[in-house]
Amino acid sequence: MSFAEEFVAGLRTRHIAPKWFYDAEGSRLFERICLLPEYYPTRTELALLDRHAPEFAARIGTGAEIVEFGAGASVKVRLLLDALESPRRFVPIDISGEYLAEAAATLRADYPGLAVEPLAGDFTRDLVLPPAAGRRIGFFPGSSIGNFEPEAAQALLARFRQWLDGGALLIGVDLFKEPAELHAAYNDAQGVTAAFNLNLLARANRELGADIDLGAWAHAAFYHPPLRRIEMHLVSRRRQVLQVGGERFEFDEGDSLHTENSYKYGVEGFRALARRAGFEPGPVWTDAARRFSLHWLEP
Ligand code: AVI
Repeated sequence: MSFAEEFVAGLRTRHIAPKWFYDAEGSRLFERICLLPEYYPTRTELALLDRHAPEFAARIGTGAEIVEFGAGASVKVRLLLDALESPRRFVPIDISGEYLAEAAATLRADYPGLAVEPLAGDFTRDLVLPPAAGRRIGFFPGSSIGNFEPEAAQALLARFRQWLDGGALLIGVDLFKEPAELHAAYNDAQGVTAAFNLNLLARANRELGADIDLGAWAHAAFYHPPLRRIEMHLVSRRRQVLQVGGERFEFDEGDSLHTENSYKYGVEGFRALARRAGFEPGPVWTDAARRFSLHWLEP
């Protein structure tokens, strides 16, 4: 389904999938989130990638192909590429085609010997990958797996396993921690996460000709301990009517649109999920404070 179809359906069900955050503006806002002092996942994962790059390179081997799911600005993969011996090809996949093309051009300039073949598309749907050029290794950093319901996460991992065609997957997974630390990461002082959440409505204004008053919506994010997830919502500040796609949607003060879940895992819980998806979990790397984990999953 297109953004237009899913946005209108989402206004009906009051639930919109987080993948729609990522137009070019949303991707830029997400890159800013990654630099925020409160948003620990990015810097923690980067430090892990940096510290263990030689070990990952040894596992990946010579002349491999790296496929990154949800590549964004392709910053993290550089730590892998720098450590690899003669990587043959890099296939970044992202839903934001415009953003992907920019990132691919920068990578080509920085890695002249590497074939960079971006694939714009939605990896949760049917996507046709080119035949593998060398041993294919999947890379899924950033704990994007946490943005899927556990059953959908399992199905997605099973799909990756098929696409990898006998290759392994290196995946980043955010871990349980103090609710206060989680809360701060999704309620930053500069309001970048709020702008990222509200960009969904701004996108509807830009692309669907909607006339939504962004000032009439508030960002809300909180940790839900029983479900072990952060929930993000857009909350209506007043009674209002939205007209989108020829339909009328009424919102009362306090009504919310659920825009994202971000599940947090324990190391063993995630390994069990990977096993259910058909992977054989291998080594796990975590930082000293056990904020974040990287998992090597064998097919
Ligand atoms: C991309 N994803 C893993 C981020 C997360 O933490 O769930 C998206 C995000 N939402 C708010 N801040 C960051």
